[in-house]
Amino acid sequence: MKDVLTAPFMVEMIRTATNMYAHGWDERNGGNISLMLEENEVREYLDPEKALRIIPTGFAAPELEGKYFLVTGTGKYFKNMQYAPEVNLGIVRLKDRGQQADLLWGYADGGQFTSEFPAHMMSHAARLGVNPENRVVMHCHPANLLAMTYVHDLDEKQFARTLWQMCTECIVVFPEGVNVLPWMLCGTNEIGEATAEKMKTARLVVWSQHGIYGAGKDLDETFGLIETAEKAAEIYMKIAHLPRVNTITDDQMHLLEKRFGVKAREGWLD
Ligand code: 2HA
Ligand code: ZN
Repeated sequence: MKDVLTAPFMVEMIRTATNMYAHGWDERNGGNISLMLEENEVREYLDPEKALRIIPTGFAAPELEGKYFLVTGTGKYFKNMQYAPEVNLGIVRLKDRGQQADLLWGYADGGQFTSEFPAHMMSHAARLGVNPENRVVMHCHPANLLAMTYVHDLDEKQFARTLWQMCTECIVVFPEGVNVLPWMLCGTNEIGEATAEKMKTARLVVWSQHGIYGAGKDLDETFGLIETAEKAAEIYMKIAHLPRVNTITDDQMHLLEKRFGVKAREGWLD
């Protein structure tokens, strides 16, 4: 059996978390990532029949029974992931309709998966329903997106349109826009269910006054989605207090749709 620390999925996960920390999106223990793995991929490194322990999840997700995930640990710092992956990360397989997880590797100090595990797993189930290729759910606290939720209307059509107007390529990167949840208590099944519902229509879900969730087919795509939305929010926060002399018009957005073969969320452009 090969060393799991050399697995491409592990290397990519650690690089991504390290990069997110470097972007300032994951202060202290902020943020969490879950990456769905294929069974054949896991079997190269681990024996799925050898569970180290069983961790209850506190929810049911029958669609995900038998699925494998590499997940960041609760209370763990992204800053430290590269130095102690086995403590800061775990590989689990869901069983019993998703109500329990076999720990196959990691959480070596006796820990467990992120407190946002419900939001992650429910979002995976929701995104797989839309796109069977989805593999990643990522949560973090980028400063400008957060700041924007204090000063901008939280109506998701208005919020997304403002982001689209801030950089020409936004509508190309996330034509479905972003969905927005009001402030809710984090770490609960309720915010998990609300996030998953929003994930049915967009890969980005803003948690007001908290952060953002992204989903995608791989770590690069998901990181890139959040990076693009955060760049747009940064520009908004630079100009929001100044008179707006120019903008990207809806007609120009329609030109971008044609040029790049994307379609903005139905009814969100005039
Ligand atoms: O502590 O970001 O939302 C990790 C979080 C909780
Ligand atoms: Zn958070």
